[in-house]
Amino acid sequence: MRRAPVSAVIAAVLVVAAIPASVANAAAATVTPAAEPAIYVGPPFSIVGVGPRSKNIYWYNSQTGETQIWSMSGNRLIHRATVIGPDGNPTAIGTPFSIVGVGDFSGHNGIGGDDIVWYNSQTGETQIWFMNDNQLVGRATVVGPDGNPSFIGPPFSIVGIGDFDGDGKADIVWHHSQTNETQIWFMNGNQLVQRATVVGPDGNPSVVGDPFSIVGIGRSGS
Ligand SMILES: [Ca+2]
Repeated sequence: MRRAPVSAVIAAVLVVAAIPASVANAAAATVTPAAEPAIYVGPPFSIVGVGPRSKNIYWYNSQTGETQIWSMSGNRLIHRATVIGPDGNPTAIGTPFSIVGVGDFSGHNGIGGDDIVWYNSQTGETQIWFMNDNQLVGRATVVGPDGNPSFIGPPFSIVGIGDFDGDGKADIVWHHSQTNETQIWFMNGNQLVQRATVVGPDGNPSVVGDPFSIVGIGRSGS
């Protein structure tokens, strides 16, 4: 009788051990319960932000200009709502404005949801929409310490929103695509209080660029 090569026997054992049927079935059942079909969403909708406090998912429809907020419980969509203006009507915003992030700029600690940050690629204006859940209650252009509008264009772009000094209010992260500087704008609502270059443990500027890129800002320790 021919014996199977040792390597083939080992390979067969490894495959069986790696994916026990019970484990595979349990994982599948957890992700897509049979009674609740998974939700699939694609273009023209895209995810433009996740609320750091609210945990809401923010969608934007590039054809209609609609912004839609999904309230989540774990992986389950509980409620979806279109962003409306102060008058209660749906807002429709298109280019050159685009959503560059969401965060709690008013310091409500998540009450009332997160605020939406828009950027105008033609004027370089950054505009914050202060939200009460899905309703816009006030909008304001980002201004500098002197109170004047702060217009920023390429090679700087906004790459993230997060509360970096722990004061309960969101801050803005910019990246310079030519020098690869990452700069944090510490904010008080829509006003820039102080800006600082990201530095390494040695205190020197941390210069990182292509092929690396910032894809998200986490929240920890607060
Ligand atoms: Ca802050």
